Amino acid sequence: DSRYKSYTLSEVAKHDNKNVGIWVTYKQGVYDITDFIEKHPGGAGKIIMAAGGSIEPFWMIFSNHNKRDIYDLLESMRIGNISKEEASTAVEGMEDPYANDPQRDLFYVRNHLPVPDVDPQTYELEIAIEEDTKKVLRLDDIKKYPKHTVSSTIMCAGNRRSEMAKVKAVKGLSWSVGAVGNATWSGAKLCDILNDLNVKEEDYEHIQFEGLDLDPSSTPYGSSIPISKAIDPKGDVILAYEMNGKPLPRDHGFPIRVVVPGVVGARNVKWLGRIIISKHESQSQWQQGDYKGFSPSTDWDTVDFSKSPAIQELPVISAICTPQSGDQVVVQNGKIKVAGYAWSGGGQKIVRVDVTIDGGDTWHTAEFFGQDLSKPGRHWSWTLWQVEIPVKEGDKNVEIWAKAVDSMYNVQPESFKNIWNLRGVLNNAYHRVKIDLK
Ligand code: MTE
Ligand code: MO
Repeated sequence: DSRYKSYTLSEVAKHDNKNVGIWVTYKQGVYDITDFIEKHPGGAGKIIMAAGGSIEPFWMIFSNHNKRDIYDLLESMRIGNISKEEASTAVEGMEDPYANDPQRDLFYVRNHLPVPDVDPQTYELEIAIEEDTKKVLRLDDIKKYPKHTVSSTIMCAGNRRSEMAKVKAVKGLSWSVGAVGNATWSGAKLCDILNDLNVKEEDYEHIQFEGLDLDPSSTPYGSSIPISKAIDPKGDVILAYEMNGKPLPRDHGFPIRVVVPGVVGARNVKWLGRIIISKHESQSQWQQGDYKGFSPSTDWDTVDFSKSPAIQELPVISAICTPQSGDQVVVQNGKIKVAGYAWSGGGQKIVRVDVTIDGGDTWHTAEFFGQDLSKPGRHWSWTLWQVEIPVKEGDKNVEIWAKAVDSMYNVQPESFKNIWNLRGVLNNAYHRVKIDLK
């Protein structure tokens, strides 16, 4: 394109610091990202790794960048093209780092980085107190602890983000209602392992977890939970080696993942490589610079991630799974069937799900499938529900709304407008589904 100035790769390479400006390349394009560095949602430290070179290897890893609005943003910073002679060599020789990822199953998968291939024979879990390694457990050592089974839902903080994004754009994967799954998990209790090390709750604040999946700077995925949750036998935190009675699938953390019931997905660290007992929270991007809530008036120019606490327990949420938006639903005996899930963080029980098809004039109480026999404060699994609702004769379409109530009588907020946040997390407003009637 002749509108653009042409640059050699060595000219680009010199622009790797703020004094001369920071440039990157993407495909044929050359971009001046100097002013954007500090605004980068993933942190200035990450984007700077691409300074003076191609951003492509990083975007192949952080595949959340492969989106229209991000390409547009990058394009707005374009200053030119790579010289014709070099343009073809610039994109060669790049392998897809996700090529070795496993086949996917039904339980949702959220991996920030490529799935590591861990050999169970040589697997080691390091346990450290601050910087000092205290113990190394092999898979067999972990299996020697009493086996504990918990049913627990794991939900991403971004579940239902696509609905919040309709209020105003947010950054993140555009999840519908499916960034959640429920399974039985078996493994060793984390409290047993902490007790073996004689760790006392009063002496520390946080338990940090590191995965064996590494970003391009060799930093592992990581996050942390308060020690009070980790050390409480009733917290049911386990180092799981089984999911639904079988060895963990690779996608879900083989050979060991920590399951933190009642707590946001991001803290349920997979391919667990290290546990650190500490006075401090994990310093990882996913604990410090992501997975936090903000006021609807906070934008990317004003956001200060240090001002909000990391999400731990998630608020009460529900979703309608059938019917889905846009479905043509057959009315049977003057009624339609509506079904879905509800769940609340922190072990709260779902005590009621209300559904309406007339904008809230009439609410119908749903029935629950199965019985939740877990003890108070330990309701870690989702509640599946169903309800039949009479429709008015002649109605051609309706909008179904659902809201759940938990055992603290917390209820979902009515609309997304007033809970909107720039990262699109905690998307728990009433679920609304528009359908046509037949
Ligand atoms: N653990 C590691 N090591 N790496 C990751 O990228 N993603 C987290 C969490 N644990 C992640 C991780 C996030 S954000 C979520 S929502 C859950 O895993 C998803 O778990 P699942 O893929 O088993 O459904
Ligand atoms: Mo997540």
